Amino acid sequence: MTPTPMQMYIDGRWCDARDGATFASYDPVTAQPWCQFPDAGPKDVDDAVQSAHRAFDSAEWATLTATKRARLLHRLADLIEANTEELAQLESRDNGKLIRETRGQVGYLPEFFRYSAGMADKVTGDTLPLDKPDMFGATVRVPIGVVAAIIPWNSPLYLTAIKLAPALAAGNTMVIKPSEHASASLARLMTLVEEAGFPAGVVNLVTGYGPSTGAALTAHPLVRKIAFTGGSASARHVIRNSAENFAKLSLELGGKSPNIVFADADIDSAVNGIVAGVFAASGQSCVAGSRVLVERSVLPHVLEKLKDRAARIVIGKPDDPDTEMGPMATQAQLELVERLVSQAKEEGVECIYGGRRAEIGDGWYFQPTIFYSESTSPAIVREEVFGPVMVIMPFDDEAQAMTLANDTEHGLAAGIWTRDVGRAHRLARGIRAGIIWVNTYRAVSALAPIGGFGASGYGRECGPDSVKDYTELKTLWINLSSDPMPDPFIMR
Ligand code: TXE
Repeated sequence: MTPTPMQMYIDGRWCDARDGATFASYDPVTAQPWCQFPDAGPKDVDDAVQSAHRAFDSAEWATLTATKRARLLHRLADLIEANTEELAQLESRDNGKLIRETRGQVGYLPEFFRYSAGMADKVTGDTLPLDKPDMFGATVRVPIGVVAAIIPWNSPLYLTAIKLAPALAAGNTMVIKPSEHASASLARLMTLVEEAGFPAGVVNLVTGYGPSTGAALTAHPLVRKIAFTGGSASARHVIRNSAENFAKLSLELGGKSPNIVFADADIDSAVNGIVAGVFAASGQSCVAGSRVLVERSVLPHVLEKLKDRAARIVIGKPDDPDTEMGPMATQAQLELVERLVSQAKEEGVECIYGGRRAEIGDGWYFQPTIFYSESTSPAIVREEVFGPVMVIMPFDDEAQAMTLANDTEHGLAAGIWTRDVGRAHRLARGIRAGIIWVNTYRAVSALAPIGGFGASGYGRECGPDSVKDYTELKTLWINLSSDPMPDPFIMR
């Protein structure tokens, strides 16, 4: 089958790379190329950034009131809603995520745009009760400029929406670079951006590889903010690139999140939460609860239930509504999971379930896998796998649970399963992570901030500050006195 050719969206026009270069995107079920994208070089990236820069300063966008920007965002939300099924199918085909999950994710997507639209005309500064009687002081929030959004392959539409919606609400313009492994749903989103009526250049899409296209974008001197979601190795490059131009940064880099089960928890519910934490989306989720800490007294019971549930997981094609676990999105990710699992076995970590590829046609499938470890040193306990692999570790009391939970360089999320409200609060307070779920896991909302501590990155997305985070603050001083300016050699 010839891969379907797709285009980039730059300056309100659909285009190929200037030099005609292309790359293929693979279907994780067949391991065959299914669509083809322009491979943007530095000139294409420059075209996109220059276009976003012109649009930022253009009367058409810069003088559009916040209320009118909100109207555009509402229109985009309605268009996404009207095209949910097509967007969900595209994304599922491209990255192998279950259609039942992408339908839910895309179904919720309009809420990110509506939430930011609601805030667009409520971005206010403060008047400052200055300690200088002759002065009036105030702060004003203004948009930053061109924002580069670097998107990974696991949830392209969702991870773009949480950047694009607040950035546009605040009056910025954007250049989006999807992952080279999953660009199709974002190309379709651009047709909706166009249909919604955003002026040319306000939103642009460039496709290509990270080290070339991504690097050219994040190093571009006209980019004023970079919103990045992805792996820590790429993040380090992006930080270095941003340093040249002092671009602002927000980084969401995944983690090694603990999911902690106490003996007093509703065990059936906790087991569902553990499965949701690490087997849903085949573990390719930044918040994957890949370290499962279980109070020793209920360990045999939890293990038995987990093994039983893992054995019943339906592995198969993402578009089959009965499928519970689909393939890994890329061959490289499958090989990475395989390597980390083999290394754990070589290090003597006990594999109590799964541990190898699931042979289904040519697809990139891996079995749900459960390790058991009392030691915190093996790599499988410390490194993000980004696959359907959990490590179960026992603990004897609350203090040990807290110590184990915090024994990581990451800090994105944590789950706590207990009926003891005091204990839930103590752990929620003590665990160093950006998201704490009590008796639930993997819940998201446009209203709730996402982001991490430590190696999980910095900055937050979603929630009440999301639009503000796409603004710069100006401080305004007005001298109310009619007296001449006093001694110029002292600070006022
Ligand atoms: O991500 P990359 P990869 C983790 C997960 C996974 C690992 C690597 O552990 O195994 O990262 O995955 C762009 N300058 N997460 O290699 O490369 C790239 O093109 C600018 C966690 O697929 O970080 C893509 O658009 N951009 C995660 C984006 O960065 C660069 C989601 C992310 O890809 C670049 C995915 C560069 N030098 C993987 N290099 C999460 N937090 O949810 C790459 N990119």
